[in-house]
Amino acid sequence: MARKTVKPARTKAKKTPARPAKPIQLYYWPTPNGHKVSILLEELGLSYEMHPVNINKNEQFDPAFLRLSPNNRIPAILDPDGPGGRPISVFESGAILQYLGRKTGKLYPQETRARVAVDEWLMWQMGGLGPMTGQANHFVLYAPQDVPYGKTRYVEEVRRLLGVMDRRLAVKKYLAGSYSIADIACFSWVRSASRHVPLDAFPNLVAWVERVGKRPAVQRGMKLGAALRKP
Ligand SMILES: N[C@@H](CCC(=O)N[C@@H](CS)C(=O)NCC(=O)O)C(=O)O
Repeated sequence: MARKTVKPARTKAKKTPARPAKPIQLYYWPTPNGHKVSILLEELGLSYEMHPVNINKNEQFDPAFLRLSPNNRIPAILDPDGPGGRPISVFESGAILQYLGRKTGKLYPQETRARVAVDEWLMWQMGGLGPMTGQANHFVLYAPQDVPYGKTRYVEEVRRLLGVMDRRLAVKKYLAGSYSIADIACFSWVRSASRHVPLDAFPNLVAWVERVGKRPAVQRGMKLGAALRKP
């Protein structure tokens, strides 16, 4: 029997319903670098699924994770809906923030001067505030030996960096003028830095911490996976 081709009835053109976005896969542990991405995902309202990578149990060396993040560090993401509709993975928190900012057109301005300002402060965090605070954490909290030189060197560098940020925030409400991925990158690192250097000497920074910290998306991002750290 011949197959019958059924033509769709000619009706008024209906809008094709928007394809539901496939969730972004977030490889994460609740640390300052992880928080940058959880905060941004919350700010952007993107759907995502979190996969814990327990860095205290060396899960960052798992071959499947290394295929996404060859530097064996969290965070990393896999976006099933990447450029051209094909999946893309991204490692390095700064690259992830830029990718998501470009993808959505939010919190990462397109105009060149505005984008340069965001990039400056994002790179400042990636090369300065993050690694220096990380070293201070290491020498003050985790080093198996007491190394006074290491402690002083990194704590004083953190103090200098907090001063740089405070002076910037004396003239701008947010690091790049408007709230952006640069503020998100710095937020949880300032919290970490405050374990070594009291923030009282930096009033503009304190006001910024309050301003950024009361954003609901920042609070949700900071809470993501908090229970994982509990013993
Ligand atoms: N530059 C990297 C640093 C990432 C990083 O240091 N992640 C830490 C947690 S905050 C980590 O995964 N550590 C595991 C390890 O050192 O093996 C980024 O910004 O993504």
